[in-house]
Amino acid sequence: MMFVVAIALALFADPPAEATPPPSVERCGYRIIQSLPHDPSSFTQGLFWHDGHLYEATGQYGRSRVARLDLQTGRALAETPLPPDQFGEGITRWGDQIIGVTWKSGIGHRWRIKDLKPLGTFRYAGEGWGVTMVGDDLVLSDGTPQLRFLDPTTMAERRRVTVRLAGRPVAMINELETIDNQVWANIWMTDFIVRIDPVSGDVAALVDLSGLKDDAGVRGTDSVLNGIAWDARAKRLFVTGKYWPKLYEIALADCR
Ligand SMILES: [Ca+2]
Repeated sequence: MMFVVAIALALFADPPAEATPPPSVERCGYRIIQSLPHDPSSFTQGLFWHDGHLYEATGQYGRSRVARLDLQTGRALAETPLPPDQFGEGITRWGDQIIGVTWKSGIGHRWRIKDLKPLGTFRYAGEGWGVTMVGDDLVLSDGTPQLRFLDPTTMAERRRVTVRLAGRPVAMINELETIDNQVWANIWMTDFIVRIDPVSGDVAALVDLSGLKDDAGVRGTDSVLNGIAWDARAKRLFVTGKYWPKLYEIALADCR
């Protein structure tokens, strides 16, 4: 709840007097297009769409996995576990690979998307939360207000930005998705998704998904919204949450 308050303050507070006026932020609600089954034992940490299927990474030690899911049933069509001492986090597609990160172990993974066969690991500094590709940059969130832009081959850092909402840094940037070259992100522990300009780091839009968790019928502080997937071909937007029994196709509504 603290973060909701922080976001509300950032959105409605006057900007710092010395700052240049922050960019305006579009605010949107949503409508449900359809709800679909989602495995309620999945602690969703990464989600994307590719070529007819959802791909999901889940967390928790000893239970983390990367999987290809059937959209209509939510069942795993293929899956590969992570080592039991690693806590799975975000995944994204880069060519014929899935690139994934882990929470605190500093170890990332590559899997062949065709059959989820492990292709190798890599190291990076700090925590791993969400990942997405913007152009040929691997974008990494780590719980701080910073997004790092890495070379997906070498994992060398190319640049970084601070995510700001109405001029104020926004922490807890979690699962990521790229839609039309903009970065969309869950804000951990909140009902908000933000749309981030990857050049400036400024939040351009705030989507309020209040009510979706109630519709999914989940309670508890762990069961937060997490997971955004974009089917670019059919222009479908999917969202879900940790331990949610449902996954939703939604559309933005009432943007102003
Ligand atoms: Ca995603």
